Amino acid sequence: MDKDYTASIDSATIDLIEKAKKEEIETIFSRAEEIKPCPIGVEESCCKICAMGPCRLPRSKRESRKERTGVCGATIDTIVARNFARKVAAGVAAHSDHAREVAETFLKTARGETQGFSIKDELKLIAVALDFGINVDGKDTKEIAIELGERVLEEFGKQKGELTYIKKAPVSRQEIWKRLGVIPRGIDREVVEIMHRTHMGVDQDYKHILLQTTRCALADGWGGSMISTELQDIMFNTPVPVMGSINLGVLKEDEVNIVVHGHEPLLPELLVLATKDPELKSLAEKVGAKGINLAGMCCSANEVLMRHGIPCAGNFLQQELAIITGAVELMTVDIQCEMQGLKNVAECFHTKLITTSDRAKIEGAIHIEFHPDKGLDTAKKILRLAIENYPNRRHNVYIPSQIQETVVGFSHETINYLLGGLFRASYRPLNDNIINGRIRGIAGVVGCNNVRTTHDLGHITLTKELIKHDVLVLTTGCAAMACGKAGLLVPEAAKKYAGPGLSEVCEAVGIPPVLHMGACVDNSRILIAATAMVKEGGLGNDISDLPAAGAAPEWMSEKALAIGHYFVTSGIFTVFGTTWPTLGSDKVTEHLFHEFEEMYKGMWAYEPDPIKAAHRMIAHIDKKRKALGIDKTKERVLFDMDMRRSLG
Ligand code: SF4
Ligand code: MSK
Repeated sequence: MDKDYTASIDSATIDLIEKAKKEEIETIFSRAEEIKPCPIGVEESCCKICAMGPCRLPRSKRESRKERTGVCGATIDTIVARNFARKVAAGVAAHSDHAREVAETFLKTARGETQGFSIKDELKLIAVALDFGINVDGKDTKEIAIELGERVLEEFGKQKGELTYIKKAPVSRQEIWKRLGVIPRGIDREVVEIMHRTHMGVDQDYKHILLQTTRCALADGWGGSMISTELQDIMFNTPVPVMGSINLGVLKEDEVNIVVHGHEPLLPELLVLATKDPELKSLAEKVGAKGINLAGMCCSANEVLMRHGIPCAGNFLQQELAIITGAVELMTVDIQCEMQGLKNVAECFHTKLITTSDRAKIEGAIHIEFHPDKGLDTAKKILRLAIENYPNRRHNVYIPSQIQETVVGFSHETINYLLGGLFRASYRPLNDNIINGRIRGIAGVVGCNNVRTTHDLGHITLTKELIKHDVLVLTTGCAAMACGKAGLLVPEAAKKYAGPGLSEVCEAVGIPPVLHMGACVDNSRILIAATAMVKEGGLGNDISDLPAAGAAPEWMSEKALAIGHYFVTSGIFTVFGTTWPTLGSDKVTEHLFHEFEEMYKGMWAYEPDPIKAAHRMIAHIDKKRKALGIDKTKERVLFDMDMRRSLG
């Protein structure tokens, strides 16, 4: 059987897809061949929110009626906008429920009610407490942390007023939001309101539905996700650049392999701690293993990679393949992006699949619930189970050799420090290099893998094209892992792939041309970095003035839509690949792609070709450079004596 080179650009992935085929194990790749996307659903021309439907209204449908409406009269524009709004709400709910879990654990930690957690970054604790208006004078760490935990939890259920972090945005941005009436109140309230307004027979004006969609998305970017990032940094440390390694070759033939998969870094942090337990180490030796090898998958991988240098086994489409190596003793999954197909794959091997969140079970998997008060005990119990499972490995182990070094962990604080130095930490050098044209602009490349496109191809093609044209790329999520596997997250990549200006800056500072900023929730770090650039001066008064753009070339999850929507409505031109969920309605698409520019000075775009997508981003960056009057590259002028004298 020939290898399928269209499935992925990563040879480790291709090898394991082949292994699965030979061993007749079903994976997402084989299922996608059999199940094709529904042509009506793909353009979102279907409503099933009441029992008089589903009402299917594809463009091809020719009826005597002039307008495409459902049985109740709902127009195609209302239907498409409602579907879009619900997807964004689901994405916001996912990020924000993650944030709630983190906030609750943070408060319990502050009160001394957790096992294995502590407040690690006290400087950040004070900074965040001040953001929340807490008076820190004369208070100790515990008092400040308790007050902060209580204040943060109020953000979820707030009924009136504004989310606290809205004030972190540039003033001109806040004014746009105020004018449009889209400043979020409480996080939960905005999600509930979308569910209400998109119920049968409520909000039936697509523009009005999309205003609430914006308010809800902003409650994620400047609410839930930002809260997660900040509290995780306080509890687990703000990331600084660390070396790591990535791809399925990080699994070890002669060690106990445990893969942590999902999104909340709570249990993974304690698993890292538990691997150092001497009793567990000697148990591993006793069963014949040379050690305990913890590896990450998806965004859990990003979290432990950037804080501890724990190796990353891969991104979304590689989760089943990790088990298909036959070398994984145990995989833990908590929330989000964990395929139910993992259970069938695990059953073909000795792998134990463990669900750990009280919100997510998988039928047939072992459930060991994580609670922070007994967190370390749970982590040790899980490790013990993995070690005891090592002798049960069957003979068909194959670990690909592909492994790539990476440098990760570029938080906003780190960029500030790396560029400006410890005593004058600032974005000045970055802004200056944008103004003088060495760096053309900034791009956020984020998001998932999608089995409907070649794995990692969109991320890598788009990112390489951007850096070739001197655009500095900030990346998170599965896009970041794709960049890591392709060798773009090391300083040497600058010389190899970046344009001359970007390469010069990267070499001078010692950074890669693509900066790994973390997991999905850490897209909030990109908002903070963009805001810091505005506040530094010289690049306009608002995020929308920056020569910047965003992209998610291989998106698939509802969270990606939530992220994209808060990027756009924060003023960033954002291009999605793969597919676009409003194609059923010209009016809704026109509103998001064009009228949004008038409203938010940022707009959506859809372009499945990654080279074309990169050039749309570059064109937008150039448009912004022109508006700022920095579109002419400044030649370096050698001053002769007369010219020097004329300077006075
Ligand atoms: Fe059809 Fe209207 Fe019911 Fe939607 S709400 S399923 S369009 S009848
Ligand atoms: S894990 S949301 S596939 S980036 Fe955050 Fe990757 Fe997308 Fe999940």
